[in-house]
Amino acid sequence: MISYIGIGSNQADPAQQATMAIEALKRLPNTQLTKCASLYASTPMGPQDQPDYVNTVVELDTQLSALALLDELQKIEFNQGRVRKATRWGPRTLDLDIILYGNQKINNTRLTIPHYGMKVREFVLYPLFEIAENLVLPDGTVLSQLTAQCDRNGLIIISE
Ligand code: A4P
Ligand code: MG
Repeated sequence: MISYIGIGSNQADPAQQATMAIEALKRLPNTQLTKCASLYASTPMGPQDQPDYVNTVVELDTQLSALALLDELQKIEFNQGRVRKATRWGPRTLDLDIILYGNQKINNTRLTIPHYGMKVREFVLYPLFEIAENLVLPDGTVLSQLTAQCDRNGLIIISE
């Protein structure tokens, strides 16, 4: 199954966090990392009094079920310092989201796939387009059209 994973960080050296996450994803069982977009710097969505984010998207070819993949992603998040902070709701060191899992639509207590925000988030659409320019979403939406309609909002490539 081809799956796309969104990676985001805005704490504790975000570019390093993203790079470490990519290395961890390469080591997932029964899974190959097949494509990796550039690292992007992005303006925070939501509260503005937080640092800029580093975001990217990778493509996995995996035999894991969607739930097993989520478990693995949450282990990686945990390993990379989901440390409890004094501030609740504070930004986090690493966020791994399943953007797409093949052509499947999944809705259960633990998973919503496609990811609910993917169609409007520049920091998902542009990296995804970089590695999957001909992609069509499960509902028939064409990725290139979503990307063309989405403001970059200051999104820039920081490392290829
Ligand atoms: N969950 C449901 N669907 C999925 C999915 N497709 N992939 C559930 C992964 N998880 C999924 O996740 C909470 C629960 O969502 C999980 O236990 C899982 O069962 P979480 O990572 O603890 O929560 P979260 O990520 O804080 O919530 P959410 O709503 O995903 O946060 P957002 O909306 O992703 O916001 N600005 C920029 N520029 N770049 C960013 O990456 N990220 C956020 C976080 C805010 N602003 C940002 C960025
Ligand atoms: Mg998340």
